[in-house]
Amino acid sequence: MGEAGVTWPAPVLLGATASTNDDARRLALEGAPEGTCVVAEEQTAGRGRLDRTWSSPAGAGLWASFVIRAGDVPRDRWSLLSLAAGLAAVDALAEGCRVRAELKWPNDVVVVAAACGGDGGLRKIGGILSEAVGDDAIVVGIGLNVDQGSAELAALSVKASSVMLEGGRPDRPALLVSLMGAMERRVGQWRSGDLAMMGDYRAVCTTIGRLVSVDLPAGTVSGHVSGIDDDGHLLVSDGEATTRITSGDVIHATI
Ligand code: BT5
Repeated sequence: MGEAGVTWPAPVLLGATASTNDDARRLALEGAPEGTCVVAEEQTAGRGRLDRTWSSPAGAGLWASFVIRAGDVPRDRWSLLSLAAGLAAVDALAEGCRVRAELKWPNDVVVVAAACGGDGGLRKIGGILSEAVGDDAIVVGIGLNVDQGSAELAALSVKASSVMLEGGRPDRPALLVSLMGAMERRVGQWRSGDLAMMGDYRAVCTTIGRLVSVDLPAGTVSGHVSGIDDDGHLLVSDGEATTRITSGDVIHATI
């Protein structure tokens, strides 16, 4: 996987803030260099995708956003940066906290319970929010649950978990160090178009092999996920045809 990341700047550490993605966006607009990272103890307005809320209580997780200078990367590869960030999150949870996480396509960071219920046994332990800033930067926000107990997480609308609940090492400084190194390596792979990144992604993607249905403008497609192509599209096969699904589509996992 290459050398440990060492060239990115030291992180900017904040107490409470609205959203580290907004702070990183401001820094990106001011010309902050590649790898600038903003970390907060607490987010009072943490965001998910599509204006969903990201619960970010004080001291309970790693809430971090990175500035990535993307002007030299073709625009059609920008969406793959989120997959690289998901991989970095999986790498960091393993190295920093001894938690084995997987990715629910495109970039939900999940742990998979041994006994599968109707939800496939998935518990969300982290999420990624990538936002373009003009023509030459992307802010990648990563939230990872560390210290929450089950009562706290039960209030969320998805089944969720934390490093502590998974029996890992709830060490946020170690997780940050691991995440910074992993992001530097994975973003390097993304920037150079290294296809090994997609191989690594497929190896930790729990969506492959599952039965899904996807709402498309032309109707619903149901079938097994047969793979993920090198452009990051989900391949759904119904036995006769294979449909390529993009991350904007609404997907329902049935197993
Ligand atoms: C995500 O959105 O999963 C992206 C989350 C990104 C959070 C980071 S933290 C640093 C940076 N600053 C920000 O403001 N955001 C980023 P999405 O796939 O839309 O998932 C959101 C859904 O996850 C919500 O609707 C809830 O159901 C659930 N959720 C909210 N908080 C959660 C948590 N702490 N753990 C697990 N699930 C959560």
